[in-house]
Amino acid sequence: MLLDDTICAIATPIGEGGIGIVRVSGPEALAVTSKILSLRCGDPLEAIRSHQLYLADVKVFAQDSQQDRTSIKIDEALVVVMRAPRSYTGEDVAELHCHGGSLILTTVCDALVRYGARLAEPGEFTRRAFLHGRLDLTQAEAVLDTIRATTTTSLHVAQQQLQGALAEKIDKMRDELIHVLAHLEAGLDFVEEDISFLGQDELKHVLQSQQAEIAALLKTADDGRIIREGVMTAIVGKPNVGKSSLLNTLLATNRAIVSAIPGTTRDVVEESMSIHGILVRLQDTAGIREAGDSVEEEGIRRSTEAFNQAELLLLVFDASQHFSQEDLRLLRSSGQKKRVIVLNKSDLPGRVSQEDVLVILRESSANEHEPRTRVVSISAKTRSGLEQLCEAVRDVLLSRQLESRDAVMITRLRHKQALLSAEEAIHHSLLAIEQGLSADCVAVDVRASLNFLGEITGSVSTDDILDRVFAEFCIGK
Ligand SMILES: Nc1nc2c(ncn2[C@@H]2O[C@H](COP(=O)(O)OP(=O)(O)OP(=O)(O)O)[C@@H](O)[C@H]2O)c(=O)[nH]1
Ligand SMILES: [Mg+2]
Repeated sequence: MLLDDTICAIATPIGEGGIGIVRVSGPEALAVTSKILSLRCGDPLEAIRSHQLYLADVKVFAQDSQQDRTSIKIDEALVVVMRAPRSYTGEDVAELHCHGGSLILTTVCDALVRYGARLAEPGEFTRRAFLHGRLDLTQAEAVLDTIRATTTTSLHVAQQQLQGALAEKIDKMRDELIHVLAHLEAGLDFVEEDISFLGQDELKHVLQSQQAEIAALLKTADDGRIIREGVMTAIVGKPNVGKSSLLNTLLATNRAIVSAIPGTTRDVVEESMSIHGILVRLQDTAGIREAGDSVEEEGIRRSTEAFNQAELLLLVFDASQHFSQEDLRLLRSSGQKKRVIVLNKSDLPGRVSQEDVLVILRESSANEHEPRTRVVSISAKTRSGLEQLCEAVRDVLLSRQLESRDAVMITRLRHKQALLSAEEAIHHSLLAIEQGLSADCVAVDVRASLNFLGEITGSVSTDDILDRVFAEFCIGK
C-alpha cells in the first residue's frame, strides 16, 4: 500500500444529518483541500493553526463545465487542519465539517478527487495510522469494535483494548521470550557449552510461565467473543407454553402475537437486547409438535433450524401442566447446548418444580462435560422471576463474572489462533530442552512463538494479515 498519495472519504454516514464530515489525509491534504475553500479570516489554508476550527466557504466549479470557470459556493463549513505527526493517521489531515446532506458531501469528495486526492479504501485511514506507528493492530481492531459496540460491556472491552491493555500484555510476554532467545543465541556462540548458559531450569521456568500466561489468555477467548459478537438465542418449546409471551416480556413490548390458541407463532420472530451487558439475539419460534398443516410444518422446520444454529437455548415449559413426552424429548435432546430451562406460568398452581427438572437432567445427562444448564421459574404474565432468568443467562454464557472489569481478554478468532500457535511453539521448545537438543533447535521454536505473538499486535505483519484486519472496516475510518 502506497503512503505517498493523498486520500479522502466521507467519514459520517450517508443520509440527512446536521453535520457531515469529509476527511483528507496525506502529503497533499492541505494543498488539495485549499482548492475548494475560501477561509473567512482571509488566510490561506496552509497558514492556519493546527488543531483549530476555522469558518470557510466551500466553492467548487460547476461539474462538466470546461468553459465556465467560475466556482459556485455550495456550503459553509468548519475546517480543521491537523499537521503530521499529530493526527489520527500520523499524516497531514484536513477535515471539513459541512452540512450533512449527501449531495454536498459527494460534491466535495468529487472536487477533491479532481484536484488530486484518491477515494480511500475501507479502513485506510486506520491502516495508515498503523503503518505510521500511531496504533498497533489490536488498537486498530478496537477502533472498529468501538464503532460497532452495542452494549456497555462490549464498549468497555473495546476501550480497554484501544488504550493498549492487550498489546501491553502481549509485549510483556514477548519481552520475556526475547530475553530467552538472546541467551540461547549467545549460547550458540559457545558451541562447546550446552544451553546451560541461562541455566536449563531457569530457561524451562521462563518458558513454562509464558505458556501459562498464554493459556490464561486463551481461557478468555469465549467470553471475549460473546461480549464482542453477542449470542444467537432460540426460544423453543411446545405450543402454548408462553414463548412469545416471554419474548414480549423481556423486550417490554408487544413484538410477537400471543394467543391462547396453540400454534400461534408460525415464522421466526427476531429481536436483540442486552442482558447484563451481553447482546442476546432472541428468536421466538413456532411451538414444536406434530404439524396440523403445511404452514405450521414449515414453521416447525424453521424452529428446528433456529434450535440447531443457536448457541443458547431458552427452553420454555408450562409448569402448570405435567411434562409430556414431547417436553421430555426436548430436555433430553438439548444437552449439547448451553441452555436455560424456563418453567413458565409460575402464577398458576404448579405441577412441575425445579427439583423435578433437576432429577430428569441428572438421569439424562450424558457426561459431566455438557455445557452449563440453569433452571428458573418465571411468570411471563406477572414478570416475576425475570431477574433470575437474566442472571441465569449470564451465568450460562460467561465463564466468569465481569466484576473483574479490568482483566484483559481476547475478543477475536485471529488472536486466539495466534495464541494457540504460540503456545504450541513454546511446547515444542520445552520438548526440545527435555530431549537434550541443541540450543539452536530450542531457539527455532522460541522464535516461532515470538512471531505468532507479534502477529497479534502487528509488530510482525504481512500484507495478508493487514488486508484481513482492515477489510472489515467502513470507508472513512
Ligand atoms: N397464567 C399465565 N399465562 C401465560 C403466561 N405466559 C403465557 N401465558 C398464556 O399462555 C398462552 C400462550 O402464550 P404464547 O406466548 O402465545 O405461547 P407460545 O409458546 O408462543 O405459543 P405458540 O406460538 O402457539 O407456540 C396465552 O394465552 C398467554 O396469555 C404466564 O406466565 N402465566
Ligand atoms: Mg408463540
